[in-house]
Amino acid sequence: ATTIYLKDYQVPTFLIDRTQLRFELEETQTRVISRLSMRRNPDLIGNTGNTLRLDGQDMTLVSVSLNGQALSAEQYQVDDESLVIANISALLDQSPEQGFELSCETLIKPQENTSLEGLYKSHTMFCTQCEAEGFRKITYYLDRPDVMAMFETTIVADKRRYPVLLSNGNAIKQGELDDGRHWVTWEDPFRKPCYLFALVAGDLKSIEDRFTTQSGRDVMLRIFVEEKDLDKCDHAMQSLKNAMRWDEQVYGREYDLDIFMIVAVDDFNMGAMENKGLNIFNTSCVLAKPETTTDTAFQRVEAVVAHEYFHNWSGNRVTCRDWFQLSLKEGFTVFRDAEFSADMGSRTVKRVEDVTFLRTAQFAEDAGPMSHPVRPDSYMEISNFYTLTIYEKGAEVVRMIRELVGEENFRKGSDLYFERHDGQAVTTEDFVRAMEEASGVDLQQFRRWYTQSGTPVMHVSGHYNEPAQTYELSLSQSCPPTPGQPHKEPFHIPLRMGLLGAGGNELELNLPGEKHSGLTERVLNVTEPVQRFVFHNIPAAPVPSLLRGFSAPVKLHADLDRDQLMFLMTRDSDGFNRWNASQELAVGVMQEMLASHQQGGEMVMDSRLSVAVGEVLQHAVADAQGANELDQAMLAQLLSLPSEAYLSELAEEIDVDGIHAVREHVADALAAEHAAAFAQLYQLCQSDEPYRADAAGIARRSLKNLSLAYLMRLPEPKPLDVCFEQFTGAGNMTDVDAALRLLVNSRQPQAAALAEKALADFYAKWRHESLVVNQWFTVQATASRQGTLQQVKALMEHEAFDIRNPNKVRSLIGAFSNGNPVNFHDLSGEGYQFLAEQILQLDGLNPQIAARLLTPLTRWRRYGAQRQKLMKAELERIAAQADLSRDVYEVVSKSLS
Ligand code: BAL
Ligand code: ZN
Repeated sequence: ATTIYLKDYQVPTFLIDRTQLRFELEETQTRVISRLSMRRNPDLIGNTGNTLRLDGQDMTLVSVSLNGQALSAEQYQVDDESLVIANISALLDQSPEQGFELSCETLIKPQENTSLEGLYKSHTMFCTQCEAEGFRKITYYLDRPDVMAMFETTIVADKRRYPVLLSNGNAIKQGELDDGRHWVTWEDPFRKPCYLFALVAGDLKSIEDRFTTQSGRDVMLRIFVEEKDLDKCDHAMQSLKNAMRWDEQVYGREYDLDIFMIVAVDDFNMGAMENKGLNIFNTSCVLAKPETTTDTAFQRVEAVVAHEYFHNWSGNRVTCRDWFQLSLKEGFTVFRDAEFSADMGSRTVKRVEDVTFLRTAQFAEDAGPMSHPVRPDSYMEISNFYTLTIYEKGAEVVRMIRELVGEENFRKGSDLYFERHDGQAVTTEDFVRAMEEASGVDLQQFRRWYTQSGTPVMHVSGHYNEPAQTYELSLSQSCPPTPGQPHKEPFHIPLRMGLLGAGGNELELNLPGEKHSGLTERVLNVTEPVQRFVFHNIPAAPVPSLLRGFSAPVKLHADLDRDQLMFLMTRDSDGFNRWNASQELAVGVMQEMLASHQQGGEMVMDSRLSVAVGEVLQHAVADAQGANELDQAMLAQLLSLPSEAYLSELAEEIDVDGIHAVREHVADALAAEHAAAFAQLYQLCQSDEPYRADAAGIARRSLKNLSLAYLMRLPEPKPLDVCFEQFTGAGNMTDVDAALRLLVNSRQPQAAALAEKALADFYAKWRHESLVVNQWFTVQATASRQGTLQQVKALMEHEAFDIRNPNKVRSLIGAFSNGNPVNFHDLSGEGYQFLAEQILQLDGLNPQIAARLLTPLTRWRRYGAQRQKLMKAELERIAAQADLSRDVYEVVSKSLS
């Protein structure tokens, strides 16, 4: 496979101004007729380009014509990836700059397209996924984001089977043919790259609503689903309206077409896609109702609906010049949706969730063989670069810009960016420049965040000088080598911080030369490998509160002892740092226990962890009695132990079984010591009110189910009964799912029979709800008990499993290999072998999904010798397979190199 480099980027030789498409959808094939109004690019100085090369894959070319004249077979060449007209000037009466019309007729087979890129069928409906390079499976085209055209699309299909025919923009004409077919023509008035093209045809039903924009324009909103799902669209519709209003209020961005459509599709590689005016969604990111959907899934629907909507400006109106710039739209849009969710629910909890995810999964990616900068320099297969680094770290980079320029300047910068680049395909550099110009803040060094990969490590130590009444923070930063980048230059790191006095009061922060800054919180500009900050007039030794709100995606090592962490847990004015202190306390205690366990010693838990948990619990009980529900989400976070995945990420060498044993031990001990408080809290969090997916309800349920989880650790029968009762009696999926998981994972001897019954009842009840069945797969795939792999293998044969459906693959195979460390990493090596077999099978069907499943194997160097050997052997087995997709080849070869 060849590598594509950013340094080789060239502006397009030819442009497409207008794209007319006609689709004739049939049961065995689809005929696509394109008419492209093209011209040689005049913006390219001295452009004498005479070879027109169009991308195209997996299609049969019927005919090509130029300005209405059919070309003969000698006048063009076709291979597996392209259509080339070598000497276009010779075929034209006038210069290519004057423009010409190229028309192609091609045949494609959506019914056989299992890659779910291009045009394909999901159940009975036709749909498309073109980002990044799927359009080339639809017709021959300049499939690159810097070629932007106006699209007019006509869809012709059998009216009975496909009553609904959709594409981007507005429907402008429609009619019927004599043979039972009908047609609709759609016109999109905005220029766009082909990756934003969409088509849907099917027997769909819709819910409708309206939105009036801030300037008074009336927009029709429609969500299309299969009829059986009509009762699950309300939450997405409400989320959409909230997102539209929020983007007006926070960014001044208004919607620009008369209609906005969302379509739910069950077979989908990603979460959703922001096609202009016609978003296509994975059912898992749009459908929701209390009986079938957990709180987490409700929140995901809200976030993804908003994310795709926000792309209308950050992605569609202003798009990417090339795919190296992917984070331009993804990082910015993730940042936007995170802020939206923060405004809709609990801001601190949202931040805690995002940082937990980043530190667990993105940091691991940054430390592995696929590590790449937010703006990569090269790739083999762009589909492999829809990563946590591009999305999540990309969002952190935008957040840091806001830290550095301030909120007001950030808004000025985004206004400038949108105005200056509306209708253009641009780069991350254009974004940074707009921020820089609007704020006057120098972001030169900051740009390294886009070009250097890896997670910076920052050490901070504090020193109080009593006679001088000064407090000195000494900082050092470094970044470990990553593939292709042995040496790193220092980053510009915004360090938001404060200093707490003995009573928990915030001290005024005066740097040299300042008398009374009036500031109790500052953002320090850390730019040097080693740097010092001295604060004056500090009356007594303070406790520093560093990296507030997680102001930069770094690994921070501060020399705080456990008493200081406990102090921050209760006193810090920054909610994120209160939680972070609780995590650090737990991590430190568990690491200490693990070290002892590894040396054959006993696991003795520092009692301070239990004291801290006890204090939070007291607060939680008092809170629940006073029904201060909003705070409950934060309390649930404070009571959650760091995950095995996070502890693994922090480890030098990952001791899978040791980490599991320690975490279980600590959780058991906390359950035993605080059983009464957890029982009280569980009762206090019960509610007779109808389910609502609002912040208060979600918080209450999370605290309740966390309490139940601790209670289920007690060696007593009562919690088991309570749990089974919750499973059978709860009217919402959050409580049912939580109870089911706890039953399945209970170590009590009597639990096995109950769990079996619960699983059987659950399936019998929900077998017709595909998304609920996915949860049922996941609960079983993530069970930490022995024999889970055999269960997973049996489920692969279950009537409800379908390897062609990505959601099924993720919920069973993905859940097992990413969410079940003890079983996946079993020293028999059977988990690894199982995964490799599935990847090989999937690679022939859906390379994107196959490549993504590889992630846990790419981490092989992080484990002990025995596991390394077993994991590497499976990677080598995959690498040895002939005809691997480019997707899988890239990940496997980089993992082994
Ligand atoms: N653009 C691909 C899906 C998303 O990030 O919205
Ligand atoms: Zn996106």
